[in-house]
Amino acid sequence: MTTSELARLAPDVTADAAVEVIRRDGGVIIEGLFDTTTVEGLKKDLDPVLDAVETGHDEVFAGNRTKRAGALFARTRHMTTIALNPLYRGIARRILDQPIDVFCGEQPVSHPAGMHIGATMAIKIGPGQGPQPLHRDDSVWLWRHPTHQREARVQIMVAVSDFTADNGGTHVIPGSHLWDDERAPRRQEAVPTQMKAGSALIWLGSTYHGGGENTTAHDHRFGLSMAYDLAFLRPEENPFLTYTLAQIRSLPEEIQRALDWSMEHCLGWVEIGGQMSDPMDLLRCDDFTAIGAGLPGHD
Ligand SMILES: O=C(O)CCC(=O)C(=O)O
Ligand SMILES: [Fe+2]
Repeated sequence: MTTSELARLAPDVTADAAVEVIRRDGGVIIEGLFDTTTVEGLKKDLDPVLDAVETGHDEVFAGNRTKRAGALFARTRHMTTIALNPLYRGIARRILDQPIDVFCGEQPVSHPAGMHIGATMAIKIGPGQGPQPLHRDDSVWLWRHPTHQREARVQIMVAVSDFTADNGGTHVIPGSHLWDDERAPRRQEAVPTQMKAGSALIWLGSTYHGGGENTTAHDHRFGLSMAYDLAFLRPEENPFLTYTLAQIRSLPEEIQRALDWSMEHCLGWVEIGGQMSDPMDLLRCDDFTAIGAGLPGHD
């Protein structure tokens, strides 16, 4: 049984209103979130990248008619437009960046949870690709459900091509973010995401979804996804091995921090002169090398 369609909102919706819908349904479609310049730019930058990679080797999940590429901040400047989109970022911040109270001595201290970028991925689903198994992306951290308001991930899928029911538009089970861990997702409960290029699906890590099947003869479904995750979770895509220092330096500070060149209260420090310091202090040094570079190491 099909539960219901995801709601479709205009790009001038407030982040608060969009969050209300996402908390209710597990996801939402924002129509026309990105302009033609961004969509055309993404296509121009990423088509050659995807042309050059092989289809997935894993038939079931990655998809052997599907092409994927990460490292998107190094591959297209439009990635920054997506990551800093005020609506997407505003939604992610409201859902993820909730304060958490802990004791430090007898004093309760409230820490914002923080958020960072966990993964970037361009995904092109080719003709003949079967449906990806329905899954929750927060299962990478073996997250438990119900989440009791502590969501781990807020993800976006930008339509670079049109998304249709036939070309692999992402299958989503509305309301499934509220399910416990005993209930299996069934294909009949999923609805395909249908949206024009430039629109975007924003959904929670706890919502069951998966790439749809592409039953067309020639149509490639092209989507770009990225995730904001709780800052204290290990990122799915390793930022330190993905980007060179020069590439990181060329990005706006918000992105540098979101790619873990930051210290979120005690996480991510680097020792400089005996102080547990913010990695941003290193980025600002012209002669930066890794702290261990001057040390002898061991055989
Ligand atoms: O391509 C899609 O529509 C979804 C892909 C996905 O959910 C994944 O690879 O985790
Ligand atoms: Fe997924």
